[in-house]
Amino acid sequence: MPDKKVKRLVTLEEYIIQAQNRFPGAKGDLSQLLRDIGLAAKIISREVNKAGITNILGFDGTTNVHGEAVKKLDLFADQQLIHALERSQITCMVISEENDGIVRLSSSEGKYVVYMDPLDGSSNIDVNVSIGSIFSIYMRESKSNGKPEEHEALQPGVKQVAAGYVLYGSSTIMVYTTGLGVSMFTLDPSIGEFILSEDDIKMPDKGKIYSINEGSYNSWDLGLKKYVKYCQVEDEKTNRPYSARYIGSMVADVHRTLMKGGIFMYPKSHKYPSGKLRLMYECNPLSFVIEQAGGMALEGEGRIMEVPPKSIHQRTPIYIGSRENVQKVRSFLREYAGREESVQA
Ligand code: FDP
Repeated sequence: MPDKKVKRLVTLEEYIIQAQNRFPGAKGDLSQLLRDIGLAAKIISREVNKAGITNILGFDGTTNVHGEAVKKLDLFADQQLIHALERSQITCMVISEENDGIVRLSSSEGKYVVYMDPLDGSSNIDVNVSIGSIFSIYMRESKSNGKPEEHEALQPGVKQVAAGYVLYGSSTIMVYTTGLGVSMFTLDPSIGEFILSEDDIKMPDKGKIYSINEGSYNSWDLGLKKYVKYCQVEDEKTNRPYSARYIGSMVADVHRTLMKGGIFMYPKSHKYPSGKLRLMYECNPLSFVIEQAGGMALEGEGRIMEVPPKSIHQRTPIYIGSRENVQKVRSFLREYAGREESVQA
């Protein structure tokens, strides 16, 4: 007889299979895909943790499609995830921050399309700050099973069948949703398994942390400037001033927002007129997770996941987090839309 006092650990594999068994007709392909990502994540996590020893830090001398310097670990993560997805032959194409065009995998009949940011927050790699891998999964829409084309990948975020991230922080965690709530797993390095640490995560409806790169303050819209000032005003009744926190890795900032509540914002600015963050492999997947946890994600006025994508590397502004905080910033953006700050004499 098992000892009832001993807490039973549920592994990622076990959890995925149990979830799949709730749908008798399921063939297990999506489960396989999630397991493949889990495996690649373990390999990337191992490498991230010993990056300084194996001389895998630093630039590799090339730039990615956005003109950003590519670090060696970005490439390593990209390759590991692509290999993992190639193995199970159920994904026909991968779109990654590190590759200009679509990457066709050998199974052109594979029914899934996977977007990924293999290593988000990569400018933090060298300074030992949390980074992560983000993924977003779609069904291939077209009936044809010929060569997959880029236009087939241009689906709005509401069509995602699963999305999530792996965060390489003080521990390595994997968070994902298939549209039935959000689950979180922590990697136990001693047994090499992701163990369920929280199921059906619900985030606070409001929080007292705001997160934004305030260095760009001068190029924000007036509504956003007013909102950030609102966050800083002292008011006991509404628990203000809020605290400012900005890690500079979207995946880590959004994870903190998921667990503690509050808001993360990356608006448009003079430097990034359409916002900096990528719709398809940063904003959509994180919005899916946050919405599933009861939060909200907007591009300003509308829902991120309803933005019709025009290109695979499209950028968007984003306001994401606790429902009340996101609604509040939207009310400021609406109130001051089109207005300029009056210059004081
Ligand atoms: P990074 O450039 O380090 O890859 O994906 C872009 C991103 O990181 C996000 O993870 C992060 O939130 C943002 O850029 C940080 O940008 P700023 O340096 O402009 O604040």
